[in-house]
Amino acid sequence: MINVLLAFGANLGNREETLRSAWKELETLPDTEAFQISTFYETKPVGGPPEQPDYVNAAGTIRTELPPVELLKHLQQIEYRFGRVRTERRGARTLDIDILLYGSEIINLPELTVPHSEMLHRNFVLRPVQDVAADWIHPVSGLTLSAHFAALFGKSTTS
Ligand code: A4P
Ligand code: MG
Repeated sequence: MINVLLAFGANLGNREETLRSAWKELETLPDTEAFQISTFYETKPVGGPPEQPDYVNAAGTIRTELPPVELLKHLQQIEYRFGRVRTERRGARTLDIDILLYGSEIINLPELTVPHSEMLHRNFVLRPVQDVAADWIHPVSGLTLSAHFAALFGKSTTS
């Protein structure tokens, strides 16, 4: 089994309910265990039009035997099952699931970049990650995700 770190975001519809249901769906994937989900965080949209609704963001750890691209396909099916809609306002979505880390693998495929390229720069990603994977090592930097969170905010996560 590979330990995988996922990021969840929603800013349309019943955001918390969507994230809770998506998490339950993960438990039904083949050869996959949904392990731990973070607290849900309400966050201001970063990028995109300023008038788009606030997000709820979360992070979760799963264990899976699915290869990375197969896992991505399953995650995309879950996104679409929850009626992911793209409106004219770019960025708004009922559900977004990103693969942040897949074990310690580094993957550069047209459809999949792991570690996720933006994860270390985004508060709305790194904050929930602290709940479930603070001591995981980023395979490119060799640093823990709590060290990255501290570096992003210039403060200790223990204070
Ligand atoms: N893809 C490549 N690597 C990955 C990966 N590691 N995990 C490809 C998942 N997908 C990956 O994804 C577009 C393509 O990325 C997929 O087809 C997949 O093959 P998408 O889900 O359609 O769009 P996206 O990744 O969400 O990109 P988009 O729409 O450009 O948005 P961003 O830049 O990722 O950010 N503010 C707050 N507060 N909270 C948020 O969650 N999210 C965004 C979206 C903006 N602002 C936000 C939030
Ligand atoms: Mg995405």
